[in-house]
Amino acid sequence: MPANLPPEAQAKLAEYSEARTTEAKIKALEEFLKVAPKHKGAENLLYWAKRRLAELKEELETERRKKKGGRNPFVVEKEGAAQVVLFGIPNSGKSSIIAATTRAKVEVSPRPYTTLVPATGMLPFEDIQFQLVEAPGVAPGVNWIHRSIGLVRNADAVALVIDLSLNPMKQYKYLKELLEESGISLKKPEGKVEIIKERSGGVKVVLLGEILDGDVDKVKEMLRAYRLHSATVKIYGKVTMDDIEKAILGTSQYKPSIILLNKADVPGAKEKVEEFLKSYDGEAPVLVVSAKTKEGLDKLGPTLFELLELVRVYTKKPHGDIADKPLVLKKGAKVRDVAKSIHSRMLEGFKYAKIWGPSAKYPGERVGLDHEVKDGDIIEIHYKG
Ligand SMILES: Nc1nc2c(ncn2[C@@H]2O[C@H](COP(=O)(O)OP(=O)(O)O)[C@@H](O)[C@H]2O)c(=O)[nH]1
Ligand SMILES: [Mg+2]
Repeated sequence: MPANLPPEAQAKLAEYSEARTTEAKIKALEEFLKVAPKHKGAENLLYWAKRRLAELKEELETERRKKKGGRNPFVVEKEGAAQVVLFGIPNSGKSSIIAATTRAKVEVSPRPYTTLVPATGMLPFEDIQFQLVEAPGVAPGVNWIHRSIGLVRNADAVALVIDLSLNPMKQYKYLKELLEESGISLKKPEGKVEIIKERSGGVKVVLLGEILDGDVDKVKEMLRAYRLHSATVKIYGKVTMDDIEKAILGTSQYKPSIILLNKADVPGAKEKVEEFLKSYDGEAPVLVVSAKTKEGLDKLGPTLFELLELVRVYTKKPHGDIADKPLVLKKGAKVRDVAKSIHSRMLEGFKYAKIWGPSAKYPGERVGLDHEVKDGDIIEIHYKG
């Protein structure tokens, strides 16, 4: 809690919030980290400061490159249905997996640290594609770890690439901890905290779920301690006070993940997989693969599709042909989201939609904006244009 921060740490935080330039913000946060307390109660704040510092450094780098007329190679623009970052130690086979599953020409090398600029490739799955992005290999002591983590933060999902010629559990724990330290959680949260900052009106708490170790007054007290005087806090499902603090600081983000145990072809791999699965307690799906023999890699596309909870809908104009490329939306999407993703005019002038496929009661059913679409639906939107 910021309330029991020593005065010099408070002062540095104030300096940070008043700083105008990226350089000044970086300086204030670095000084804050030097004087901040290291006890359990300040953990979330420390994570926040570290993460913010890494982001600011990355912003500074982007600003510098822009001035020189270039762009930051560590920001990879999204393409395809979703962006999936391959995250692992050097030499775990990230480049090899991209080379084995996409048409991209990537450099595979037995020398570590080959990939300092992210390699990318498009993985086809049925009629869509996933963008695979290789994050520079992470290991204790390498100094671009925050860049690799930044790539994970901006992606739709992360694949932990683990080398079966080494100790898989040790790598898994290391990778998971690196991400957790940066506020990226691989576990789907049971509840959700949403904080909407307002200009005035005080703090309102909308309790649509349950606070396991506190109550509405405690939430208000915590917001005051963080100097949030006007905000609406919405709580869904089961949450803890720690979750609420993380939401205030923006330090916790759930990232869907899969685990790729790579190099399944090496001697002893089978025993290591068994060993790993015995003590693995995560929720992420585990695929045993080999970039060398391509074993198991055919499951990558379908597993990602399932993990990302996507639906594909095919649009059609009245009396026209069905689009051969689908729109890709999140599971739970409604006709409203389909219309919005095509054109705002379609939503504003919406009259009705006709649906064929899995979500239709009968072919050509007429539905409204609140109708939930399903994977494989064909949709025809009628609107006043
Ligand atoms: N036996 C075996 N070797 C692999 C496999 N995948 C990658 N390698 C080797 O591991 C080394 C590092 O691969 P690379 O893809 O460059 O790793 P990265 O640093 O994670 O991108 C290279 O010598 C690859 O040939 C695999 O599935 N089986
Ligand atoms: Mg590589």
